[in-house]
Amino acid sequence: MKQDYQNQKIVVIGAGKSGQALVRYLVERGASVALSDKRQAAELELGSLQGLPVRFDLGGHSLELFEQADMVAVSPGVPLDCEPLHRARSCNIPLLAEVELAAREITAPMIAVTGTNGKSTTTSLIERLMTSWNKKCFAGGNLGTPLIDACGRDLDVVVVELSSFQLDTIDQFHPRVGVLLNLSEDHLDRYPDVESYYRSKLNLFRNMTAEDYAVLNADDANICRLSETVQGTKVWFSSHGRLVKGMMRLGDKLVWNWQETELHLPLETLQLAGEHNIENAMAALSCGLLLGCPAELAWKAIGSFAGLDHRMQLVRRLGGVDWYNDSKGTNVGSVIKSLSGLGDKVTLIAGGKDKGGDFTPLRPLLEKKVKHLILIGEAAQRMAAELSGVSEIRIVSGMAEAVRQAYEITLVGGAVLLSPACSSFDMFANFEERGSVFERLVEALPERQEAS
Ligand code: UMA
Ligand code: ADP
Repeated sequence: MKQDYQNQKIVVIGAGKSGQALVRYLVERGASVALSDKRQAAELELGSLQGLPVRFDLGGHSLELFEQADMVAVSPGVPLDCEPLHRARSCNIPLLAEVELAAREITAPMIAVTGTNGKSTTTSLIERLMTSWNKKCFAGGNLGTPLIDACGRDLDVVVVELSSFQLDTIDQFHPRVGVLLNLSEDHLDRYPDVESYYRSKLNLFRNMTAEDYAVLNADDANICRLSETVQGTKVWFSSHGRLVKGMMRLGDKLVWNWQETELHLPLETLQLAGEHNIENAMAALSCGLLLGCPAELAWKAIGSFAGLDHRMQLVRRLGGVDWYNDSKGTNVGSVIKSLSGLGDKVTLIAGGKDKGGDFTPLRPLLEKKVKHLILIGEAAQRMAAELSGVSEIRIVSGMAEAVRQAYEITLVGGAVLLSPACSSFDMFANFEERGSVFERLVEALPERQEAS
């Protein structure tokens, strides 16, 4: 049902995609809205708000605005311990996340996907399945389109990718199906420790009842350890083990065993490569089957999905070297998955904004597979120190120099992989821009013959 914010004074913090979508939504529902951002107007693209009755508070946050509001609507990237939010809390003003506000209005059943890695791929697989099943489907959240944009639309189902940031301040958010793909270290620049980050992810399940489904990875030790706290009917999936019920991989097929139904589906029809994508496919398929999608249709839809840009995307084969863009490899766990599928003559380009995590779990795989490690960005020095001795390491000034040197040194039969283990915000607007810059530089490299 359309929510009413008539005459409420609401401050939206953060003027990125979520903040601007929040402003449009709240103004339409009668609120008196102020938009606050630490950046100046010239650094922001505010075109989508032209003509709307909004008070702008830019180039810093005016604390009195936060003390006098009826509510503060929070963009996901704004840290909860920043001064303006402290002030609002100390005046007992409610802080609500964008996804929380959205969920209060959305009536279509929601499938929510979280985890450290694989969220966007799995969300997109579920979207593909739902649209093939002729369902009117919105897919968004951390994937790109803010969830609040789903409000007011006539929909059969909403598929939403959720980051821990979006789950930090969940209150009534209640999905019909919640997916937790995996849990490994990330975002230690926002959380005091890794357990706090995991707890935020588990918020996804807090309002579930036995009528709802929690789709969980049985092969992930952290998820198994923390699953006691998960509400909802648990539906496990596993790549390695035989489960009494749920979704499992047995050799070259997937087996679904749930309430009198046993299905066998061949893996050979899956276009996505890599063990991790089998996990994503199992999770997506479980969601479809639990909501009643015919198995054959669901599997055909998932099989037809060839993957998203910036995730292990082959950019070019040049002189016997394969160049891959995995700009979305923004943490240690995802780099490990991406490297695992390659041979042992890799030049790895990594580095970027330092999120404070431990890079040493990369050491064994780097030792085995990576001949040259080229580091860029803020995290380069710390990475070089933590990974010293694993391969030849060089720190360079930026992406152009990294690509130039990779071209010079990578052995024929090898691969160049951009998989940074860091976010992009030190040098680029986002991971898409970082990947696109890499691709353009690779496309511009001169042809050369494969050495015989
Ligand atoms: N800002 C302040 N004060 C602060 C901190 C930030 O004003 O103290 C301002 C910044 O100046 C900036 C704005 O906040 O103008 C940015 O807000 P935001 O970071 O929430 O970015 P959005 O554009 O709204 O994008 C967000 C998600 N970004 C983050 O969580 C960092 C997008 O996920 C998401 O697609 C989008 O909402 C729509 O739902 C991106 C992401 O990097 C892909 N996510 C992280 C990840 O995947 O690791 C969590
Ligand atoms: P996210 O949205 O969680 O960042 P993506 O689907 O965009 O995840 O994939 C980003 C990177 O994470 C991929 O390039 C791959 O290296 C890795 N990845 C994808 N799926 C998984 C998974 N299920 N388990 C571990 N790593 C994965």
